[in-house]
Amino acid sequence: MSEVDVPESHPRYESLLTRHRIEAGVEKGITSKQGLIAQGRGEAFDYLLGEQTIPSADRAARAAAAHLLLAEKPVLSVNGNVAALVPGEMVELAETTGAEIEVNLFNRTETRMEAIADHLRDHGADEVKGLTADARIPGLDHERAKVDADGIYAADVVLVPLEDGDRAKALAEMGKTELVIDLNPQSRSTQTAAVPIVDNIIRSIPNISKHARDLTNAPEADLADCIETFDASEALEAAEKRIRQGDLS
Ligand code: PTJ
Repeated sequence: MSEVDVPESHPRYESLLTRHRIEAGVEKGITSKQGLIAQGRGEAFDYLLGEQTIPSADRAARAAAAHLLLAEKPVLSVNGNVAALVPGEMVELAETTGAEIEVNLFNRTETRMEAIADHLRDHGADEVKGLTADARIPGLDHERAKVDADGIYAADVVLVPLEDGDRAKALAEMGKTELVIDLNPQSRSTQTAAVPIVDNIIRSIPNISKHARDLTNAPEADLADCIETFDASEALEAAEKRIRQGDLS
């Protein structure tokens, strides 16, 4: 038996695990109640994708891994849903790619910030950024603008999972390379991203780590090639096509 008291062979195992983690996140004060709604929206897209990593999302995950490995200062942004769903997996990705982790919230309260940072530390994170909040992303007038000067503000590559918002556009305007994980191929974040990964974060983070391990000793030219040959528009089109043709049987 597993974390959700159903065998891993159960056909709905992954979905039940995800729901269980989000619910526990709300109970622990990590995830906002709006996070439950966001998860429901994501699940609907995932259902139509066949709850699987489609080939274009796998190529995007590989390009994201190459970006993180080539970056001078990569940062992984974490919100309440991400912390509940994939805390250990985010720590592993940070370790594999040399990235830092920063908490950045839409519904920001000091209590939630602390709870999320503690949760990440419980899952092995050494340093969690975001609590200093001594810099602002220009052009944003809500709480997501608050970042650490030596974290997201100074990053060249930022992984931005699960937020349909204007921060993605503002970060792109600052010249940062954005890697976005979002099951909605029409969200503002996926539309702005250098690398949009249309996949469930539960599958996607371990997949990026797997590609990063595979590419760790690759020559820089191979990493650059992996980035250059990735086509964001093609990936978004492939995801949308799969969702629109989704089989509800
Ligand atoms: O923790 P906070 O305060 O920063 O708030 C976080 C949420 C997620 C509540 C906030 O960012 C929000 O309201 O987001 P949206 O506008 O609902 O956008 C969330 C996006 O993530 C949607 O496009 C969903 O389809 C997508 N999504 C939801 N669950 C998953 C997902 N994408 C990948 N994997 C998922 N499990």
